[in-house]
Amino acid sequence: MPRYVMTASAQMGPIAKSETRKDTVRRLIEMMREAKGRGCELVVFPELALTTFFPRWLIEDEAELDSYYEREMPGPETRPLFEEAARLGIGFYLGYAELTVIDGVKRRFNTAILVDQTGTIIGSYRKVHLPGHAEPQPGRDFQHLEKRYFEPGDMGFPVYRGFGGVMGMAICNDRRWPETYRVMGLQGVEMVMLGYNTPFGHALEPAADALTLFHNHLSMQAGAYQNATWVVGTAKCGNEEGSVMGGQSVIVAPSGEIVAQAITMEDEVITAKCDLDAGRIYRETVFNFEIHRRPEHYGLIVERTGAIPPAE
Ligand code: CDV
Repeated sequence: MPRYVMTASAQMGPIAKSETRKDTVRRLIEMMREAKGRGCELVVFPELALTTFFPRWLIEDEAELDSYYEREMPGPETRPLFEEAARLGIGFYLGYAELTVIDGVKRRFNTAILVDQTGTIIGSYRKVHLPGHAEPQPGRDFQHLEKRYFEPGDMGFPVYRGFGGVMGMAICNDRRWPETYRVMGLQGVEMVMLGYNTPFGHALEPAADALTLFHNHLSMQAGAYQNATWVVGTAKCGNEEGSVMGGQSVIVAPSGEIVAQAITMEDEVITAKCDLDAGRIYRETVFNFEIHRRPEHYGLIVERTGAIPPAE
């Protein structure tokens, strides 16, 4: 008996700096309605989906920086999204900047939540692999200051039961790291949802930059296949305040095949009928972890961070 989850990836075009939360939430609700109209029970929104991608700028004024973060979820401006989800009976993944105060200290995370069809948060995740820098870099048109504005996630890679299966989350740069998928794979993940903001020009080297979209798909397709899981990758893309970001949001099957792909650089909903049992063929054969993995030989993966070549 197949376990289908009708799933949407709701890609976003740029969010202007001047756009209000209210405007952005309205865009999200519009795509949520479209997803529901196409029979979906789950919609995946991008990373930091409520504001422009602010880590591209050095922001020294604390009040201005704080204005990009959510202090509660849902809050007054995001509550309509939760209410509409409950009304429609559709769940969602949403990425946002989280500001929380612990022991009087401000803590900042790049966060994603999973909300079920009743509008209830059933899972959350804080981005582990933060790219970029803590200090502004000379020679760049746009900075990438995620290491300044966020601390690494403190939850690992949890998975959650929902939508009839085992659901996991990642955020943007996490998708490039095999460890992300494997830690969830070892918890039996059946669908990994992730949002991304991937600016062109980050690599500085033109040859590498030209491969931005290739590497985007390569990472997600490999992660899907090697862990026998669906991967839903949703971009925020297009020309955002002069910084152009890649699109090509995808839904990837456990075979590694792309089954749906966005073709614009704007708000666009793509959908797929995802059978959560489609990974079983791989999980029970070539990627039967219980039979084939050799963790006694993998120690370096957790003992060592940077590569140390042998002495000459
Ligand atoms: N938001 C991101 O994590 N962006 C990174 C870029 C900077 C390489 C990404 O992996 O797409």
